[in-house]
Amino acid sequence: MTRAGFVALIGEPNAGKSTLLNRMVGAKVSIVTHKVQTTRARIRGVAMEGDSQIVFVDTPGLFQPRRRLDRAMVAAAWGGAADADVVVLLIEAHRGVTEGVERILEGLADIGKGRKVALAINKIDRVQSEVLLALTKDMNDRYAFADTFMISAEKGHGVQVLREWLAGEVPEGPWLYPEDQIADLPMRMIAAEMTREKLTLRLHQELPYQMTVETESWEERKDGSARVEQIIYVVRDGHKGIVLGHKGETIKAVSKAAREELTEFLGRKVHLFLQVKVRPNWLEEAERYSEMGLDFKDGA
Ligand SMILES: Nc1nc2c(ncn2[C@@H]2O[C@H](COP(=O)(O)OP(=O)(O)OP(=O)(O)O)[C@@H](O)[C@H]2O)c(=O)[nH]1
Ligand SMILES: [Mg+2]
Repeated sequence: MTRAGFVALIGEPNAGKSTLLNRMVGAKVSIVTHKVQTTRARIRGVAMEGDSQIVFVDTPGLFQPRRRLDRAMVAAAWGGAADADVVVLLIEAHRGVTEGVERILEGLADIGKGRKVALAINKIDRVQSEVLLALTKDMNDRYAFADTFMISAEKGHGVQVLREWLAGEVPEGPWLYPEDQIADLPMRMIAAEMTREKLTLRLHQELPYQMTVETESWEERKDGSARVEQIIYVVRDGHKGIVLGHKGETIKAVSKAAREELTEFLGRKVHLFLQVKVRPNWLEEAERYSEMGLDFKDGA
């Protein structure tokens, strides 16, 4: 009998959810940066373990939202948990039970009803093992987790144990995706995310939170290559200058890095063209949200 189901990865921004999803899937389908609020929408990655198909749902980090975009992101994250068969809460070993974690536990009181919630203490490579025992006890005193796993999503420690446990927890039933499918996200969106990752890594302060990337056109060419045009929306003229950089150096470096990653992902040649547009109000435009895979109404 086969099994298949959805496993939502939730947690504070930066907990390592996307890193874990990528490791489980064995490919980079969700972007990762050292900055908070990298993931903006739900991203599905498919992993096989024995006869089980585990559909991991990466979600935006849970935090106290201020802007419309923040609210839409947080709504998407809780929505991911509410739709899942099993929820995995990731926390950071070295940060312990933060206020943010406490707030998530409050939310779980509701969402956790009728589904198992596992705790994954991530980044164990950053702490001594004594810390982990105390943290495990503290967290399990606060919530009835189905099980606790100690992992390093980045280094891979403990990940297989979690994977095998999840394989046994997803419900019996036919697989939901073809066996060789790893992601459920349109290619144009994966490509836009790759560019946004490269930009986020190079831009500072508020700028990553005030820009978005969209794939404007995707053309398959006769020689087997792809011609991809993307627009980077920013809110101010000044931001445009920063994204372009001195003599266009920043955008050139971003374009090169994104093109290389996309080329590797697709296994064929890619011609990538980036354009920066100032759009002061993009954070209030419904179309930008649908391009990101977010519900505009959730941000109201
Ligand atoms: N030391 C260490 N760092 C890790 C580990 N897992 C993830 N990281 C790092 O933590 C940072 C955040 O990782 P992400 O996977 O982007 O975190 P996230 O939870 O998806 O973050 P948001 O999308 O912003 O909610 C990155 O710099 C990762 O390299 C780990 O096991 N150990
Ligand atoms: Mg993420």
